Amino acid sequence: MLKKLGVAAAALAIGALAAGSADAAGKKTTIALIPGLTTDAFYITMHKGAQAAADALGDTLIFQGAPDFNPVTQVPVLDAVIARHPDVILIAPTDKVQLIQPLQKAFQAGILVITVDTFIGNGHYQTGAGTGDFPLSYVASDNILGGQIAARALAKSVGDKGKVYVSNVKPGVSTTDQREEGFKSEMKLHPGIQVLETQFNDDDANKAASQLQSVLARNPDLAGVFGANLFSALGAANGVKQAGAAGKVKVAAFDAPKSIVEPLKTGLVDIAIAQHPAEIGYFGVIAAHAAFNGQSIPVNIGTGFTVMTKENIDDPQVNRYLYSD
Ligand code: T6T
Repeated sequence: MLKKLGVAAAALAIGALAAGSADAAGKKTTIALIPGLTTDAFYITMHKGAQAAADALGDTLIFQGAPDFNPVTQVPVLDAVIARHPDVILIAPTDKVQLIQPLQKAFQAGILVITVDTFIGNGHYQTGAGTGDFPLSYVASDNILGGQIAARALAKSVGDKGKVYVSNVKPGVSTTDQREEGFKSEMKLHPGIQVLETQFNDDDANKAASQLQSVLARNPDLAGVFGANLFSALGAANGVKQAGAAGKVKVAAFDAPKSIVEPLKTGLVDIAIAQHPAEIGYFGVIAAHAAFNGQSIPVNIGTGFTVMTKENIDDPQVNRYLYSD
């Protein structure tokens, strides 16, 4: 009987604690997460991290996005979300310039805006400097550094000489622009390497694969390619495979869907740079909740990378960063 009472008292205490901590956590916040596109493993993983933080805080998370990575389809989704008037919008803007004005509408409606993964304007927020500086925070990987890491790895695997190029999405996307910038700046330190013209694939892996084959046809001595995001990388790797050039044309991949494991193991892909999208989602929600509750928040929240290779991909501390799908 005593034991039973003890358990009941403990349960009551835990209940009180939970209620107390919910109060201490502040007002429940309704947060809308708008990804770059809904079907990309990167954003699916970000959603999971965001949901984990929302559950911990008792917040409501709405996930609403477009089927492709394109401002033309993202802006109507944003307008629909603004009409629902959440407390905070977390968004991965699909263009640095084209999302400024549509996001100003959210800001003017009194909705707090935080960007995740990508930024608008020059990415420097709360400076008072310009039309695109109103978001409260930018939660993301260091994409210039990511491009530099890819360049160093690719330079090593091509033996510091030969022709390489960047397979990229399209100009105007902050993340992939910065990866290309970091890649090219690092390659300047490798004078034996010639960086050919960037090929833009509109986030279409099939296009990236056929571009690889055209570049290789024009440059039979092509030594390597950097796929600057998930679809660019998978597409470029497929192009190498279809051309029968596996191992001859080296591949450095940005992003880490589960389908990168096999190409890493067979040597088709030399290195994959995994971002930590769950971390971006988690800390995005924490920042949203804090800001809505009147706390000041960091203007930049930087998240990490995990570099994956054939040698380390079976290590659970590494492969836990493979994206969910
Ligand atoms: O690389 C990620 C993301 O960081 C980028 O902004 C867009 O492409 C991905 O979603 C991968 O497909």
